[in-house]
Amino acid sequence: MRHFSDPAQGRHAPLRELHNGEWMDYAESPARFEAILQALGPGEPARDFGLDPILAVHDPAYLAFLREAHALWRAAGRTGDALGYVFPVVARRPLDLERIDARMGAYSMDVSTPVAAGTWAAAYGGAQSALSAMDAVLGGDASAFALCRPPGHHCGADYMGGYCYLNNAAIAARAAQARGISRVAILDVDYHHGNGTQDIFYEDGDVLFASIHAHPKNDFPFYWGHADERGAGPGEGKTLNLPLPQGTDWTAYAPALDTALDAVRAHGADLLVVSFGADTFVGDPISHFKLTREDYAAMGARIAALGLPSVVVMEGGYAVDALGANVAAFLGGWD
Ligand code: Q9C
Ligand code: ZN
Repeated sequence: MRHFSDPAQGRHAPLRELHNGEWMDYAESPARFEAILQALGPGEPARDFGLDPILAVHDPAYLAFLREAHALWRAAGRTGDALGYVFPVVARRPLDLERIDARMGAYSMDVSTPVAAGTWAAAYGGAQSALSAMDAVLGGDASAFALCRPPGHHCGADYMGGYCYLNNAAIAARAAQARGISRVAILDVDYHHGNGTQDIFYEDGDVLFASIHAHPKNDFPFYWGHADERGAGPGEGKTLNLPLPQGTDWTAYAPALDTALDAVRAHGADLLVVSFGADTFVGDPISHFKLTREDYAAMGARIAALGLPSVVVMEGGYAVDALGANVAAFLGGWD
């Protein structure tokens, strides 16, 4: 299948993150992008569809802030990456905040998501990659891959989180709807629950969100992804969470995948967006499932057998040495 990316996606390079209370190297590194390009070949450059399709998902004030956050940080005399440290858990509302720390906290759900010098350019390029892959599929390709990096599924309309700044899967889904395809399914198979994507579509009856992920009682993002979150209002029943225990291998994963695929069929989806994370890999340094490269080929094939036009969007996966081969194996399921 064809794949799309933008060179700017390699320019997002946060220095470090907090892991179990200690600073460590940032797991969502530019090397991930290079490793996937190495395995798949250069692919095609993303086309620039501009800001409008991003504004179909994200709040304009959030986008304006994200774009200037690092410059504001520097202007405040700071070095390194912009990072908040107070979060409005209660009664979050639009406030006329000035200090960069206050504004970072207001637009963040965690401290995994620093804003570095190249963050906006990389996130924007990734969103354009998702739009380019969607454009290829709407133009008649059976499938296309968006090599998104940074990933997207943890961020919502007006907040960043979990290494994510722009929700690439949501942006692609909304672009399909803008071009007349109303019934879309998003299948999220990253190790972590896609809380941002769920949030964006929670009350939307046209977009099914089905996710298989590590049980949030033990894994990020903790507060979302529980099985009793099923959507609301017109979206009631259109969110499906299938949390699985740490240690899950293909024997236990495959039945959950079949359940999710049944839901995609029942939704009557005309188009599928797959949020693919290779952090379910047995060798992933921050995750605890046990899928192998062979399992990724089987997973891809099972999803492809739906026979739906499909856009695959890259999410997580931190075993950099195995990442390219794992992505290639998954995409090979469509061949
Ligand atoms: N270093 C995605 O896979 N964990 N995001 C922070 C461990 C954040 C994962 C603490 C994990 C986010 C797209
Ligand atoms: Zn993940």
